Amino acid sequence: MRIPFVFVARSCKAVHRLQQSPFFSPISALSRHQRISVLRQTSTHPCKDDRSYYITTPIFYVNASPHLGHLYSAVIADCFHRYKLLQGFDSKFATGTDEHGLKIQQAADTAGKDPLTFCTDVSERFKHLFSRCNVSYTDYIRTTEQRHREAVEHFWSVLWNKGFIYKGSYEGWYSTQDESFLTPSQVGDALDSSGKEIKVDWMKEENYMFRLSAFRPQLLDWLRGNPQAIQPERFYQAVLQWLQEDLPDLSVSRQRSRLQWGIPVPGDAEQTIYVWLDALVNYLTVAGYPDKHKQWWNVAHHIVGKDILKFHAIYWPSFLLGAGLPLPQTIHVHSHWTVGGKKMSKSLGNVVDPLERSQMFTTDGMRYFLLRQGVPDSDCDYTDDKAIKLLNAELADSLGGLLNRCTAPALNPAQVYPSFCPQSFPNQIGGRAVVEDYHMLDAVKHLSALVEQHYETMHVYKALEAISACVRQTNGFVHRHAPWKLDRRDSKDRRWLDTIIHISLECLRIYGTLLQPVVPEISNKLLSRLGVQPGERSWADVNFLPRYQGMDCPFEGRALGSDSGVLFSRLERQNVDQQKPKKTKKAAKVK
Ligand code: ME8
Repeated sequence: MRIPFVFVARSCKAVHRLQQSPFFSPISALSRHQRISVLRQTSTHPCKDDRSYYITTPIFYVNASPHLGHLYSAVIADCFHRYKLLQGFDSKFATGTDEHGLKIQQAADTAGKDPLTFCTDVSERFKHLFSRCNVSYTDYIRTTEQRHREAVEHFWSVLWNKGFIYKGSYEGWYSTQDESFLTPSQVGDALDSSGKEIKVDWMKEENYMFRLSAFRPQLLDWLRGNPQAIQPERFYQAVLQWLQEDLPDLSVSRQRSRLQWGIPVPGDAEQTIYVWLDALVNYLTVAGYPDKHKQWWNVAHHIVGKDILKFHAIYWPSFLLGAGLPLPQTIHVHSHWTVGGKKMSKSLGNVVDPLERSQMFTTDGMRYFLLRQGVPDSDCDYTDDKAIKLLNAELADSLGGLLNRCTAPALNPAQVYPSFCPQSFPNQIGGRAVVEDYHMLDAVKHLSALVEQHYETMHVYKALEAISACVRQTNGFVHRHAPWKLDRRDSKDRRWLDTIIHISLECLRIYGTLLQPVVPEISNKLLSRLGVQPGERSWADVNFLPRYQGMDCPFEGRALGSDSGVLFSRLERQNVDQQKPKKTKKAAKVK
């Protein structure tokens, strides 16, 4: 089956003629069977390397400094990346900054800086935040880089040559804040997702249009054939719903006289490429487009906030289909952090500074809070209080307390991973273990599979909830048997005491391994304290309590690591109060 666009247009005029040409047959005119066949050619992955994985964040606008919401997207992607590495994947993780467009041009003007200097300054702030928060990206992209310009020019030319771009005129409302064209009903809503009035300008221009309307049937086929393509489900349903509505062609350029800060349209210096087309191509640029993208592009997954779902789930797949490229494997969508019920956003002035907070809570504390509290399906309101309570309860008291108790010299004078005694804890009731202990072993044994399932679907909070529940069970196990009351001089008691500590350390080893994608520093500290070497921390090493199955345990008898420092220090409310940010004027005005 050949794609019907065999006509190669060499100029705008040629494309214009193409619209009237009897050869022009939009994809929507094909039968469903033919469309699915075209889709298979473009969206399946014949050379998919199933040990490769490519994860991206949105690239962030540089009109203002990063806030907690940006860090949230980056930390989710970092968690995926680290998790895939632990599973033995070759993982690529891209983030970066979106530097073109009217909004940036105006912000640079206001700052009295030339646009590139302005972009470089703010882009560096994003980089700095990410490095402070252990966001271990492999690729950082700026849309002002030459490699990106070449990729965009190539991409544009492919769409042009295939007849998907034509010269037309656009008349309608444009929001510079969102760099988006609005439908009349959106203008009527008057408020954007952060509850702020939408400032719109009427725009009437000669420019280039993308034949978006032609792709609706293909988009529907793609989504119906791939119900996991957009997650969580409610966002998948929202996209299907949008596709029931009118899908007009999209203006993909602006007159150069109005927008200079962008990539000129190839062959037409009077027009600048629309910032969203420019920005979306960043994912391909990093993958090595146009020559070397196959390895990564076939395994691409995007993380996006719900505010930019339409751009990623409708425009982007349509551009890709037009260019004959595979579609992303998954678009993982997350909801927003709010403050006092309003979306945290630069324009509302209610942002929480992630650098300041990661100093207060530590980097891992910040990461843990974001991923434990953030729910992809629904918005989450930020308060310092919530963060402090959660971190004290789960990291300092529960996890830290367990490690402390089980490695304390009073209970573990030899400072080793002690031996497991099968007679004290036999496979069937009869030793000194009680029924709750068997339930605990069962829960920890199944924990890695459960956590894996939750990590895969970006429900990191559920993974952390499950780990936290197991940590509580292990603490319950230790309390129940109160090893500090056992007498080391009695051989039976000593074997039982060692068994309690062995099991508890095994549990901690599993928690430390599974937590690595979320809290890499804490996990490292914990695993090092247990004497687990860097080469013994992958997903394949999980293998909980082999002695219970009658197998050898490589850790038994091994010396513990020497760093007995506190895993996570309790946070004091006072310190946080002192550093509370002052309300900005703008934030105070918000209803
Ligand atoms: O939209 N809560 O950039 P942007 C959670 N450049 N996440 C939030 C958030 C909040 N309150 N606020 C922002 C752009 N985010 C375009 C993207 S991609 C080809 C181009 C996160 O700086 C979330 O991921 O406005 C959201 O989608 C993104 O930052 C928007 O960042």
